[in-house]
Amino acid sequence: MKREHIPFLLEVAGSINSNTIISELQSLSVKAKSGNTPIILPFIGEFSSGKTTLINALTDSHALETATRPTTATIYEVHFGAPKNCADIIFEDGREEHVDNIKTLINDNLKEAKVVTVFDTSTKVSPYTIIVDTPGISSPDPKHKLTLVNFLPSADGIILIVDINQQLTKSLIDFIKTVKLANKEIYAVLTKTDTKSPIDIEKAKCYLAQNCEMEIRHIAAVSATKNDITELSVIFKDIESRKEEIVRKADERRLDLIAEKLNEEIKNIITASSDDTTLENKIQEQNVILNRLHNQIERLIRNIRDSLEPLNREESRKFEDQVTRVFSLTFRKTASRTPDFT
Ligand SMILES: Nc1nc2c(ncn2[C@@H]2O[C@H](COP(=O)(O)OP(=O)(O)OP(=O)(O)O)[C@@H](O)[C@H]2O)c(=O)[nH]1
Ligand SMILES: [Mg+2]
Repeated sequence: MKREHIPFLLEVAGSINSNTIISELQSLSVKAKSGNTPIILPFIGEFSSGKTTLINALTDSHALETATRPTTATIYEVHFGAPKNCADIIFEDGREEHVDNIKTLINDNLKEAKVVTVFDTSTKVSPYTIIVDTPGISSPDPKHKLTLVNFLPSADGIILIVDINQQLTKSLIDFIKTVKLANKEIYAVLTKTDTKSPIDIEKAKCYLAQNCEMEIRHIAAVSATKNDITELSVIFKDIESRKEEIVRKADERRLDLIAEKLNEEIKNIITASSDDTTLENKIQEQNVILNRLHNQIERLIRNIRDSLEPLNREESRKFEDQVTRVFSLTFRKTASRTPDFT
């Protein structure tokens, strides 16, 4: 779905009062008009594949935590070309914290953090390219994967990070397929090349291109620890020159998903309104039953009245008889006490 369809989708979303979809469409519309919004590119890969070490090599602060165990526990959005090195943390409960020393960002203390925005003075990356450090996909902590999956809709493109010693893992391929990353522009980086010979590096690149089961725009091979990241700058140059195209592609995919969601909501309303028809039919059925009952009750009331009247007549006859008997008895008694003048 193209950006030109946003007004139409807004109209449809407005007609069904879907506020969430309206605000999603409005932010896409603002983004489309502003033209110079930054491109968001997460580094995605297995844990310990070297994502954070590579990001540190791009920054001036070199301060994000790295280790040989699953380390990165939240989303770190790194903004380049900032006036100073610092960070803002937003926690899941809405709390915010400003940090001047990035070295104090310890993942064990950031388990409840929703996102950490890191500002860095480095100019190795354009200020309009936001690189995102993410938790490793096969981390044994399920929250790591959840954090990553929840973040993915915000990504405009993907930079796959593959440890040259591990190559493509089945879990990475499965993950790419499951979350449909192939809908976005994909680049790949082979890390830790200092551990391999130049021939092995070329072989690894070919292997990656042939086996990753998706289209990869460009593969770079780097060694962050040796500060050999020239090939990564080739990727950044390509991204810079195609930024508008990449963001538009990602936005069009987002619009497809919004349209699907809108369709689903409309379907639900139709189902609900057909439920209303069923309800209305039920009410009509109930009305018929009630009317029948009403008529029956009326008839019954009439019958009761009818049966009451003879009863009353009978009663009154009985009363009359009784009255007559009493009267004649009284009359007779009175007569017996009265002297007979005849
Ligand atoms: N030899 C070598 N080791 C590296 C290189 N890059 C990273 N490493 C090592 O790989 C290990 C993992 O690196 P990290 O950067 O923490 O990996 P990660 O992908 O961020 O891991 P998670 O945050 O757990 O997902 C660390 O011990 C790094 O020192 C490299 O270029 N060469
Ligand atoms: Mg990390």
